[in-house]
Amino acid sequence: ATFYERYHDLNDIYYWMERIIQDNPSKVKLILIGSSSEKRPLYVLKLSLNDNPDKKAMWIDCGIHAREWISPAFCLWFVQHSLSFYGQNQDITYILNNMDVYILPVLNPDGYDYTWTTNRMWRKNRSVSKSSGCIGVDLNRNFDANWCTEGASNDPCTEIYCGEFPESEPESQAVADFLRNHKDEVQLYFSIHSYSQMLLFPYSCSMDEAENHKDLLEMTREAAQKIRRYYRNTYKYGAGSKTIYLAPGGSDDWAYNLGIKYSFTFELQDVGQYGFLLPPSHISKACNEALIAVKTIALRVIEKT
Ligand code: 0X9
Ligand code: ZN
Repeated sequence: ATFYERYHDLNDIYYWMERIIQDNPSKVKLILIGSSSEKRPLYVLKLSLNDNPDKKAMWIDCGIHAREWISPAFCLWFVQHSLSFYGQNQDITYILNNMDVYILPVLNPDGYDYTWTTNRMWRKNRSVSKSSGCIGVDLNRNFDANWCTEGASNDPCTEIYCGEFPESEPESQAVADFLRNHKDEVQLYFSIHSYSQMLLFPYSCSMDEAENHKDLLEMTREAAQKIRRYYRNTYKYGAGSKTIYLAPGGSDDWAYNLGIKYSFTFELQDVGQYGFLLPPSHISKACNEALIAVKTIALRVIEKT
């Protein structure tokens, strides 16, 4: 198996990022957007492969939930694919000629490290709650989108704890600050999770329909169809609240309300056989499925704007 067909611990991912920027100094920049509650750096890679001046951008974050290891693996896969196949593969070349890409490979580094050292099934970040002594906020309940309503909990000891207030956590605040500062540039937002094989879009924080629901539905329908055709696998698609469950405070809904009208959460493989413990032998297919979905949607967004 190649480097990209294995899972990597946090230190390996930090080393990988350094190597990527050293090997591709004109194409990839490293941006420090903040630090985690345990003071680990939050690095975003900016891929800029073409110097077309009025380029827009897409954002991809991975690893918001610590135990979803296929998610950081996808961010690495995407970077590798972009750098290797720019100028070779027609779709990625077209996309990168029209968009820069901001990639945050591990949004929740403290939680991710904890899944490697101590508890493989950890989900949240690692901040300590003053009131209860329980640890961790669900970062995908900590954004300012119907924050802490039905589908989240104000009990710090639960897996879906929303935190003390919206953006109380340094990780969610760093992402929100970065996107607020780049909102005119970023047209397309992806947050990568596992598992359950779904392509989701707003809203998840209420039963409301997004203003461009039809567009979002059509884009995810086409992406799911490509996955079925090329990889013989089934992905559900639709608005989050109706497809998975009501879950407020998520990054996708927040980004959408900020004005990023193409905002998606992907749940990668599988549907529960291995769940979060997806074997390394499945990484390549899981990532290629997600990649074809990202490409399909990015091409449609470029076409519309
Ligand atoms: O519950 C979540 O945060 C996501 N599912 S997971 O099993 N990976 O935890 C779904 C997120 C969908 N989007 C929002 N709830 N905003
Ligand atoms: Zn998740």
